Amino acid sequence: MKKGKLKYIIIIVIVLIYGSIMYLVFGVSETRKRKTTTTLLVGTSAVWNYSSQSWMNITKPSLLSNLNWQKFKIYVDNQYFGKYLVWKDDQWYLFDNNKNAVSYQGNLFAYKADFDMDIVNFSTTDIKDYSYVNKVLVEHDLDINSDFTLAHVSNVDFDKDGVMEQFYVVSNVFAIDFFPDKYFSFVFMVDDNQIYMLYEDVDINEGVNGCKPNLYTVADVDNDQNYELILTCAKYSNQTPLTMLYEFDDNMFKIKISNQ
Ligand SMILES: [Ca+2]
Ligand SMILES: [Ca+2]
Repeated sequence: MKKGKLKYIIIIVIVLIYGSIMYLVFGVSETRKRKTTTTLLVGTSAVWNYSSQSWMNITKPSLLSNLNWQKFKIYVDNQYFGKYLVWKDDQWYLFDNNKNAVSYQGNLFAYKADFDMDIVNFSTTDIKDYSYVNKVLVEHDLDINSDFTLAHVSNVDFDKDGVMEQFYVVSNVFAIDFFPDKYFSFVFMVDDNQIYMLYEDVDINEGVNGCKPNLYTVADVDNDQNYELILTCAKYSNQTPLTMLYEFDDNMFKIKISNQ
């Protein structure tokens, strides 16, 4: 083989290898992101659709009824429950392939997508160490001897580095046996001694104002290999809870979509 021709072949091979590596590094995740479509059911409070990299609230009755008898992957209280047909009335009802009703108890999260969603099965316990909570209370001029109506913490390896982050959920709303001057609700993450706030609400207490937050779902809902969070905040009466989808971007939590 002539030297010139060999050089030519080597250059082509290098370009092909470089191109393949670049595609694997950037192209695959870009293509996956662009192609991803999913529909999420968050209890009775939100139906969200994701496509072309944007989120949409589905609230039109005609669009909602289109979902009836479609098959979704169902999670109850963050645990896989099965694949069932869904049907919406005052709540989402589940049916097997023979249209026999399947009952469930707990918080429903369901999705339909062209990919397998990574959904975190986390548990929640009472807070034992209040040092971060006290820090947040002090920052908001609140008494560290406050009583709570809610004081939970969940361990989730949110950034997938092998070390758990702590998600604190604290509130004193809807108190029955005490009446604080101010109500508060906070949801924040602690990673490496740093506090990252997701939800903060402080106001004059009128007994039934404010809402009770809940870390509802942690999942990679858009299939980009990073987790998102769904937070609900239940109001006193039978109103629909405020429901928000967060992503962590530029070192802070940002709301991607909310039902209100
Ligand atoms: Ca971590
Ligand atoms: Ca994601």
